Parts: sequence; C-alpha cells; structure tokens
Amino acid sequence: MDRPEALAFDMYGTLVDPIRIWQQLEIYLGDSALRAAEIWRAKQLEYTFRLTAMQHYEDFEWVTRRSLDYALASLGYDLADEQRRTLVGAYDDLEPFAGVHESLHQLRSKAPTMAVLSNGSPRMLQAVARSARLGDVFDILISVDEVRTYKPSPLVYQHAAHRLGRPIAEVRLISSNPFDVIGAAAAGMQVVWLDRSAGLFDPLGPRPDLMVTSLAELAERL
Ligand code: LAC
Repeated sequence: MDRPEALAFDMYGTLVDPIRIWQQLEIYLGDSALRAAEIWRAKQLEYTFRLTAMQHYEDFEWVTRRSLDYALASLGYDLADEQRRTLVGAYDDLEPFAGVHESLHQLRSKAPTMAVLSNGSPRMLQAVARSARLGDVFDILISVDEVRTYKPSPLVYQHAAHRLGRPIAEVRLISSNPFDVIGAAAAGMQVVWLDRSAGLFDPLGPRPDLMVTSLAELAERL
C-alpha cells in the first residue's frame, strides 16, 4: 500500500452507545427500560433493512421514532408525544463508549483522512458528534441520506469512497455492527470489526482479518 487508507467510522454502536439510552427510558418504563432499549435498537435496524428492500427511503430520525413506537407498544406502554420526542431527542446526546476520544485522537495522527459513515441523518450526526465532543477529529461526516438508502447497500460504501476521493479499496470501515462490516467488505472496502459483542459475529459473511476489542487496540495495530 503506497499510502495509508482513509478511515470511515460507523457511529451508533461503534462510537456512541445506543443501548445506554435505557437510562432515559427508565424514567418512564422502570424495570422494562433495558428490554425496551434493545427492542428499539433491533427494530430501528430492521426498519432500515426493510426500507432498503422496499426501495423506499425515510430518514433515520423517522425510523428512530417509528421503532420507538414499536418498542413501547410491544411492552404495553403508551407515552405522550412529548415524552416520545424527549426520548428520540436523547439520540442527539448518546454517550461515547469509554476511551473513544483518546483513541480517535491517536488514530488521527496516523490516518490521512478520518470520516464518519453512518445511517444517521446529517442533522443527527452533527448533533451527536457535537455533544460527544467528537466533531474536531473528523474531516467529514458522511450520511447515507446523501444517497437515500441504508447500509448495507453497496451504494452507501461506494458513495463514501467517492466522497473521500479514493478507490473503495483504499477506504477502511471500522464498525462494531457485523452487518455493516460484511456489507462494506462485500462492496470492496477494507474493514475492521470492533468487537463489542463478546465475539459474536454473523455467519452471513467471513470474519474480517482485522478484529479488535477497542479503538485503543486499533490505534496500536494500524
Ligand atoms: C450507523 C448504524 C449502523 O451508525 O448504527 O450507521
């Protein structure tokens, strides 16, 4: 490789934690909060996959609201619109995983270009990057909204390479989401799986050559 790859980071589940939103859910749902957070996240991703299969696009804020509605209904809760708005609003303040700041700054000194590549809408990505104090480390925030289709459509990964001005093989996606890793690799990107799930990968695709359990480990290995 004559020049180092551009790095593209997934946002939700990789840099910030969408499950820790159970702490906001707890105010309304008590003991069901963690279960609700897990259903919310699983449905949110399912809706992105289904919209993509339907060749229809609604942005991630819409998807996040509808999947919250499903999670609440599935557990027998009916919250007021204002409370639902507050919960969806908490997506703008999701907490970064431990050590993310330090490691991103270390990676910054090695990578020529650092990007976010996420399902999040442009507004959501700007908000969460600002509140998690991650804005200054990235050259660019790339949203799937620019191609109006979700991961793991190859269009998303091809578009990211185009935005980064690189052949796709010179971009490396870093994601904790196996579906994202498998999708990016299938589209021709380099990949890293950031294992935040105790080794549980999807057998739908090959395990990537590069697997790490923290961004600090990635900063050492790259
Ligand atoms: C994202 C999804 C995968 O940030 O959570 O793109």
